[in-house]
Amino acid sequence: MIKRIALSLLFAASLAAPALADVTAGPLLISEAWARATPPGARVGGGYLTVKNTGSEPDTLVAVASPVAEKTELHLMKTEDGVMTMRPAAEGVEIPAGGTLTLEPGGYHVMFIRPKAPFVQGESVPLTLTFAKAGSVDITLTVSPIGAAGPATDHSMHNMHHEGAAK
Ligand SMILES: [Cu+2]
Repeated sequence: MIKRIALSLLFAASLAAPALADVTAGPLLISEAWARATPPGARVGGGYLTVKNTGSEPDTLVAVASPVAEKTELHLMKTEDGVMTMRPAAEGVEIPAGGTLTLEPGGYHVMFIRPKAPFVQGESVPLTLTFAKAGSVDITLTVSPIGAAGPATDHSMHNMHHEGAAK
């Protein structure tokens, strides 16, 4: 049992490491890229990440694209009068010079509309980000459990998914 857990952790670590590695696009540093696992038949899925602008000029995240859903959009979620609403951020989102843009549950997020298959915990989702100045960059979102509030840095969370493979 202990051996199996150790193997599972090894598998989880080797799969999670490349996805959680930082990606750069010019002066932009992209990290903490994750998506939430979706139940079967879900109409939408959410993607989240952090962009740090280490440069001296602002840039704008203007578009998101992915082959895993019929449509992929940049959204802003807000609570107005106690009601959660979200709308497409059609003009994009600026990242000030030296600033950080965080896409997270309850705020800006990537919305995968009508995913072609459920997002499964431990797997990854490809995403292309397009910035006004830095251009396009391909990244990978690691799928965290349904209801997760952040990326699954706790590798024990991956055990269930990889147990079969480690036997
Ligand atoms: Cu949305």
